[in-house]
Amino acid sequence: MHQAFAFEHRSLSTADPAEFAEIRRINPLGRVPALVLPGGEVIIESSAILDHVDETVDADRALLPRRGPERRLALQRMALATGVCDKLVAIGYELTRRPADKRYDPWIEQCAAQATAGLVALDTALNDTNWVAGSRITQGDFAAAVALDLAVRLLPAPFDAAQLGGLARLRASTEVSGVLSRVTP
Ligand SMILES: N[C@@H](CCC(=O)N[C@@H](CS)C(=O)NCC(=O)O)C(=O)O
Repeated sequence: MHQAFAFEHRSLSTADPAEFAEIRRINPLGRVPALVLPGGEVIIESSAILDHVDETVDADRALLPRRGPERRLALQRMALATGVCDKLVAIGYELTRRPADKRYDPWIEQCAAQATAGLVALDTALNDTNWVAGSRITQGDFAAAVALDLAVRLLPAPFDAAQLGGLARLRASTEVSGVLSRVTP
Protein backbone atom coordinates (compact mmCIF):
# COMPACT_ATOMS: atom_id res chain seq x y z
CA MET A 1 0.00 0.00 0.00
CA HIS A 2 1.27 3.50 -0.82
CA GLN A 3 0.83 5.86 2.12
CA ALA A 4 1.33 9.61 2.09
CA PHE A 5 2.39 11.44 5.22
CA ALA A 6 0.84 14.90 5.27
CA PHE A 7 2.58 17.46 7.43
CA GLU A 8 2.99 21.19 7.83
CA HIS A 9 6.63 22.33 8.00
CA ARG A 10 7.22 25.41 10.14
CA SER A 11 10.72 26.83 10.13
CA LEU A 12 11.39 28.44 13.55
CA SER A 13 14.82 29.73 14.57
CA THR A 14 16.32 29.47 18.05
CA ALA A 15 18.24 32.68 17.23
CA ASP A 16 15.06 34.77 16.88
CA PRO A 17 13.65 35.71 20.34
CA ALA A 18 9.96 35.50 19.36
CA GLU A 19 10.45 32.24 17.49
CA PHE A 20 12.59 30.83 20.31
CA ALA A 21 9.75 31.59 22.77
CA GLU A 22 7.41 29.66 20.49
CA ILE A 23 9.84 26.73 20.26
CA ARG A 24 10.04 26.63 24.08
CA ARG A 25 6.25 26.46 24.31
CA ILE A 26 6.41 23.34 22.13
CA ASN A 27 9.60 21.78 23.54
CA PRO A 28 10.67 22.73 27.08
CA LEU A 29 14.30 22.15 26.03
CA GLY A 30 13.96 24.93 23.46
CA ARG A 31 15.36 22.85 20.62
CA VAL A 32 14.33 21.94 17.13
CA PRO A 33 13.23 19.73 15.47
CA ALA A 34 9.96 18.85 17.20
CA LEU A 35 7.00 17.02 15.67
CA VAL A 36 3.52 17.91 16.96
CA LEU A 37 1.04 15.10 16.32
CA PRO A 38 -2.61 15.86 15.46
CA GLY A 39 -3.66 15.08 19.07
CA GLY A 40 -1.08 17.53 20.47
CA GLU A 41 1.56 14.99 21.52
CA VAL A 42 5.05 16.36 20.93
CA ILE A 43 7.98 14.21 19.77
CA ILE A 44 11.51 15.63 20.08
CA GLU A 45 14.90 14.32 18.89
CA SER A 46 15.33 13.58 15.18
CA SER A 47 15.80 9.83 15.64
CA ALA A 48 12.60 9.53 17.72
CA ILE A 49 10.66 11.59 15.17
CA LEU A 50 11.88 9.45 12.29
CA ASP A 51 11.20 6.28 14.26
CA HIS A 52 7.60 7.38 14.68
CA VAL A 53 7.23 8.20 10.97
CA ASP A 54 8.72 4.83 10.05
CA GLU A 55 6.17 3.06 12.26
CA THR A 56 3.33 4.60 10.29
CA VAL A 57 4.38 2.99 6.98
CA ASP A 58 4.75 -0.55 5.69
CA ALA A 59 8.12 -2.24 6.33
CA ASP A 60 9.15 -1.98 2.66
CA ARG A 61 8.81 1.83 2.79
CA ALA A 62 10.38 2.27 6.22
CA LEU A 63 13.77 4.00 6.09
CA LEU A 64 15.21 1.86 8.88
CA PRO A 65 15.30 -1.94 8.71
CA ARG A 66 13.06 -3.31 11.49
CA ARG A 67 15.72 -5.48 13.17
CA GLY A 68 19.06 -7.24 12.94
CA PRO A 69 22.53 -6.24 11.70
CA GLU A 70 21.05 -4.06 8.92
CA ARG A 71 19.19 -1.97 11.50
CA ARG A 72 22.27 -1.71 13.70
CA LEU A 73 24.42 -0.54 10.79
CA ALA A 74 21.86 2.03 9.63
CA LEU A 75 21.53 3.38 13.20
CA GLN A 76 25.30 3.63 13.48
CA ARG A 77 25.62 5.54 10.20
CA MET A 78 22.83 7.84 11.38
CA ALA A 79 24.66 8.37 14.67
CA LEU A 80 27.81 9.26 12.74
CA ALA A 81 25.97 11.75 10.53
CA THR A 82 23.95 13.40 13.31
CA GLY A 83 27.13 13.48 15.43
CA VAL A 84 28.80 15.43 12.60
CA CYS A 85 25.83 17.82 12.71
CA ASP A 86 26.26 18.26 16.50
CA LYS A 87 29.91 19.26 16.01
CA LEU A 88 28.98 21.64 13.18
CA VAL A 89 26.21 23.23 15.25
CA ALA A 90 28.78 23.74 18.04
CA ILE A 91 31.00 25.60 15.53
CA GLY A 92 27.98 27.64 14.43
CA TYR A 93 27.29 28.75 17.99
CA GLU A 94 30.95 29.68 18.48
CA LEU A 95 30.86 31.82 15.34
CA THR A 96 27.41 33.42 15.69
CA ARG A 97 26.49 33.49 19.40
CA ARG A 98 29.81 34.32 21.05
CA PRO A 99 31.27 37.85 20.89
CA ALA A 100 34.20 37.80 18.42
CA ASP A 101 36.76 38.71 21.11
CA LYS A 102 35.70 35.72 23.23
CA ARG A 103 35.82 33.18 20.42
CA TYR A 104 37.96 30.17 21.26
CA ASP A 105 39.71 28.98 18.10
CA PRO A 106 41.18 25.72 19.50
CA TRP A 107 37.62 24.54 20.24
CA ILE A 108 36.47 25.45 16.72
CA GLU A 109 39.46 23.58 15.28
CA GLN A 110 38.75 20.50 17.42
CA CYS A 111 35.08 20.42 16.40
CA ALA A 112 36.07 20.91 12.75
CA ALA A 113 38.53 17.99 12.93
CA GLN A 114 35.86 15.76 14.53
CA ALA A 115 33.21 16.74 11.97
CA THR A 116 35.63 16.25 9.06
CA ALA A 117 36.65 12.79 10.34
CA GLY A 118 32.97 11.83 10.60
CA LEU A 119 32.32 12.99 7.05
CA VAL A 120 35.34 11.09 5.74
CA ALA A 121 34.08 7.93 7.52
CA LEU A 122 30.66 8.35 5.85
CA ASP A 123 32.31 8.96 2.49
CA THR A 124 34.42 5.81 2.96
CA ALA A 125 31.26 3.84 3.83
CA LEU A 126 30.02 4.78 0.36
CA ASN A 127 32.92 3.07 -1.41
CA ASP A 128 31.47 0.92 -4.19
CA THR A 129 27.88 1.34 -2.99
CA ASN A 130 25.08 3.83 -3.46
CA TRP A 131 24.00 4.06 0.19
CA VAL A 132 25.81 4.52 3.52
CA ALA A 133 24.31 1.41 5.17
CA GLY A 134 24.16 -1.54 2.81
CA SER A 135 22.22 -2.08 -0.36
CA ARG A 136 19.16 0.11 0.23
CA ILE A 137 18.41 3.71 1.12
CA THR A 138 18.02 4.41 4.85
CA GLN A 139 17.66 7.36 7.19
CA GLY A 140 21.47 7.34 7.35
CA ASP A 141 21.61 8.59 3.76
CA PHE A 142 19.43 11.62 4.47
CA ALA A 143 21.35 12.38 7.66
CA ALA A 144 24.66 12.14 5.75
CA ALA A 145 23.40 14.50 3.04
CA VAL A 146 22.21 17.03 5.63
CA ALA A 147 25.60 16.80 7.38
CA LEU A 148 27.35 17.56 4.09
CA ASP A 149 25.13 20.61 3.46
CA LEU A 150 25.83 21.93 6.95
CA ALA A 151 29.57 21.31 6.55
CA VAL A 152 29.68 23.34 3.34
CA ARG A 153 28.09 26.23 5.27
CA LEU A 154 30.09 26.00 8.49
CA LEU A 155 33.42 24.21 8.14
CA PRO A 156 36.34 26.62 7.86
CA ALA A 157 39.15 26.10 5.27
CA PRO A 158 40.96 23.82 4.47
CA PHE A 159 37.74 21.74 4.30
CA ASP A 160 37.05 20.91 0.66
CA ALA A 161 33.72 19.22 -0.05
CA ALA A 162 35.01 18.23 -3.51
CA GLN A 163 37.19 15.62 -1.79
CA LEU A 164 34.08 13.82 -0.53
CA GLY A 165 32.99 12.53 -3.93
CA GLY A 166 30.81 9.73 -2.58
CA LEU A 167 28.85 12.06 -0.32
CA ALA A 168 28.46 14.62 -3.10
CA ARG A 169 27.06 11.89 -5.37
CA LEU A 170 24.69 10.74 -2.62
CA ARG A 171 23.53 14.34 -2.05
CA ALA A 172 22.87 14.76 -5.78
CA SER A 173 20.97 11.47 -6.16
CA THR A 174 17.34 11.84 -7.22
CA GLU A 175 16.08 10.09 -4.10
CA VAL A 176 17.92 12.36 -1.66
CA SER A 177 17.87 15.70 -3.50
CA GLY A 178 14.16 15.30 -4.31
CA VAL A 179 13.28 15.01 -0.62
CA LEU A 180 15.68 17.66 0.70
CA SER A 181 14.48 20.24 -1.81
CA ARG A 182 11.01 19.93 -0.25
CA VAL A 183 12.06 20.30 3.39
CA THR A 184 15.13 22.55 3.39
CA PRO A 185 14.15 26.00 4.69
N1 LIG B 1 20.20 15.63 18.72
C1 LIG B 1 19.22 16.65 18.42
C2 LIG B 1 19.98 17.91 18.02
C3 LIG B 1 19.05 19.05 17.74
C4 LIG B 1 19.81 20.37 17.65
O1 LIG B 1 21.03 20.44 17.77
N2 LIG B 1 19.03 21.43 17.43
C5 LIG B 1 19.60 22.75 17.39
C6 LIG B 1 19.31 23.31 16.02
S1 LIG B 1 20.31 24.65 15.66
C7 LIG B 1 18.90 23.57 18.45
O2 LIG B 1 17.70 23.61 18.50
N3 LIG B 1 19.68 24.21 19.30
C8 LIG B 1 19.22 25.09 20.30
C9 LIG B 1 19.75 24.72 21.65
O3 LIG B 1 20.19 23.57 21.83
O4 LIG B 1 19.75 25.59 22.50
C10 LIG B 1 18.31 16.17 17.29
O5 LIG B 1 18.81 15.49 16.37
O6 LIG B 1 17.10 16.43 17.32
